[in-house]
Amino acid sequence: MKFAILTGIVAGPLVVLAQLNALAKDAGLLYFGTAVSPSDSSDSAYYKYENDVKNFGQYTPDNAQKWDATEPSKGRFSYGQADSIVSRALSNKMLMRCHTLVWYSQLPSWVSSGSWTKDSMTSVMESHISNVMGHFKGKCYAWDVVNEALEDNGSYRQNPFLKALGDSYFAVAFKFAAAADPAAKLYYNDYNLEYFPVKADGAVRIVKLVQAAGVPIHGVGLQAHMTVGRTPSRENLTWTLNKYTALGLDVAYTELDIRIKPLPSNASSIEAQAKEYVAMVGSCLDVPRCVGITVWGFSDAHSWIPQTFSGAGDSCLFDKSTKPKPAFSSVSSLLASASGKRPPWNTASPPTGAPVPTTMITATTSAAVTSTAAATSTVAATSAAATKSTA
Ligand code: 9MR
Repeated sequence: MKFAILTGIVAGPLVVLAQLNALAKDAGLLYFGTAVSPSDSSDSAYYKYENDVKNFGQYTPDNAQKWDATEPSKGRFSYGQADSIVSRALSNKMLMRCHTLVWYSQLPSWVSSGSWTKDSMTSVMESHISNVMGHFKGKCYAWDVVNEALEDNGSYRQNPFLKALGDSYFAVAFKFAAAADPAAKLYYNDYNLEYFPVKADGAVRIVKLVQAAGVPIHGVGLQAHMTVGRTPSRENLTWTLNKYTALGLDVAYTELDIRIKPLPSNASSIEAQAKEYVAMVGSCLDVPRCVGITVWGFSDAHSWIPQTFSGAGDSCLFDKSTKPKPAFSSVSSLLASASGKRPPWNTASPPTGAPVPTTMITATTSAAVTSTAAATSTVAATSAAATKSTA
């Protein structure tokens, strides 16, 4: 039956497409999701597709829950756009991954330019996290509590939180998050963890700091903003995911896209992209505690990439006319072929973590980075083989 549906993919119109979320759930994932924006409703084909739970079982708001949107001035909270996304998800019977609480970017100037002591910043963080998470309490399956706290060399990114609290801000943020919505899965979320072993180890360090403080942390989100021709193998991606499941955590790909450069894309780059999407989705299927996959928009007409990376684009599963690309077909086929191979995801009792395959540990991953200075010297060894900062 699934394959009968799939035969219509390449030539057929949108209505006969295979259904990513339905296929992902059959393959043992909790969801296949997408980022959403309030402006999506201006494209009726896109919006219709986005609103069908068979296609997407989970939404992440692209901007609506960030600090500049939710607390533009101190103590004044505003939730209009986020409320409409959350209520749309819930009425569509979808999950919400809520995004994000403590992040250096899209901070209002009263936070980024303020002069903070440890105490005053702690109080601002508590107020922000408890108000925002409290407002959405019970509605978010997961929250990205801390986002992008690492440089690509594994050192901590400078931000007002680090400046005021040092590395204790991680545990402080997760502590306030756990108090505000005890049922939500609390994630550390970052990009380039797939590419840079020292950065992936930096995220391990953050997880261990939070765990050592006796504070809950449930998952690591790997954003997965990838570039065609540079995506690691499925096996290496699996190895990276297992770094976190070995710590007792869930993992998820939270913002997947695979951009093409140079443009225009051609048959060969589009085909390579299809294979790299398979490596990404396949690695999640290979890891029992990989919860699900979220794409950061699903058509080339609605992608953040061209505005941010000059000369790059065509990163999504659908083209600019919301027609499926080979990547869509290959992901659908992969998910269909994985049907029934994993048990359905059980949120109450997730699968236990698989051991890290030691055969895959490489020299570049073994050095634990313990300080900014150490990280800076370690990066030289890895950066030659890896890509430049991407997100
Ligand atoms: O999709 C978001 C885009 O509309 C914003 O302009 C951009 C500004 O930082 O943020 C985008 O989302 C980012 C996400 O929140 C965190 N990871 C990187 C994403 C792409 O920049």
